Amino acid sequence: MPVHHAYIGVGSNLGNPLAQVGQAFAALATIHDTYLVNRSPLYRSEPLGAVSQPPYVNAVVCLETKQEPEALLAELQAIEERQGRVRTIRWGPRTLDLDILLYGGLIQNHPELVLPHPRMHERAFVLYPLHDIAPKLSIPGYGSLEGLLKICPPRGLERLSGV
Ligand code: ROI
Repeated sequence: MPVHHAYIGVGSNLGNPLAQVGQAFAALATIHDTYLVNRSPLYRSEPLGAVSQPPYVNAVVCLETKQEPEALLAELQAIEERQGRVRTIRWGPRTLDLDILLYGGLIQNHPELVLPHPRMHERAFVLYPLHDIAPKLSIPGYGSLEGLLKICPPRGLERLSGV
């Protein structure tokens, strides 16, 4: 089975977000046929979305995985559910959100999983932590991460020290 690099966006703004994100790192490291290569520092970020909600803790994780994208997505959803995620309003608050940002260089437009993640290229809370762990990365269809950072100011984003 070939090995792929997958980058996962991690976000939480309910139920002790720092603890949720720490628990998510531990859970990601236990996925079958998957190795947690690296994780970014944690960031505090202003919420993006329609409803008023608490600030988020965000990070990005790099996995090496033999799982297919859809199987990996199912693993991530199981972790979200174990950590108490209730799917309510779109773009509302959540205890844990795990998004597949990139799966190798794969571009796909399946209704259940669009890759690269369709909004990652414009989100500071994704691009900055991603840059911390993969500065030379290119986003298929969007160009270099360096180039995207130049047009995406780190507004409302604060790197948390000591975590
Ligand atoms: N806003 C921030 N800052 N961080 C997130 O992870 C996040 N996730 C979301 C929405 C509701 C769009 N807003 C977010 O899903």
